[in-house]
Amino acid sequence: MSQTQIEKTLIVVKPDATARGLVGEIISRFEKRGLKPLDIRMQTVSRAKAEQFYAVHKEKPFFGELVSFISSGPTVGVILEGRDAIATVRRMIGSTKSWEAAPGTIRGDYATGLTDNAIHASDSKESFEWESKTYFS
Ligand code: 3AN
Repeated sequence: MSQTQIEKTLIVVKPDATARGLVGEIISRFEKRGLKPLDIRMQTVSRAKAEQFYAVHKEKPFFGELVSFISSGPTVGVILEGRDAIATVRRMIGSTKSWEAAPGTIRGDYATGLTDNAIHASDSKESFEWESKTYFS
């Protein structure tokens, strides 16, 4: 028996991808994979909310760039539920650096840069709890 469990994760379609009309395409990939949307919200996040959302990166040299970019235009956050959702979604989005992301992954197919890499996804249960609470507040 595999050790899979039903869990939740958060994805956020970033401003580069919403501007390019990729919202439906991206959400559709998760639905086709059996991940069920439980909640969805479109918003342009404030700088303050972006700083909270990315608090784990506040000491990083790219923090300012990250906060400016995520608050630069509309984003779409979706809570997804499914088997091993956190790891499954991370594999589906691909590597952070778009040029290293494998073809067939969301970043491998759509991301154009490092900051503008189309999508965010929680990388642990703890980050899901923090990020979903912040995004949907
Ligand atoms: P991921 O989004 O794959 O979880 P993290 O958590 O390491 O990657 O980084 C969060 C976000 O910060 C990334 N999505 C990316 O947009 C941005 N980022 C990561 N590393 C850099 C970097 N060296 N320079 C600029 N932006 C970065």
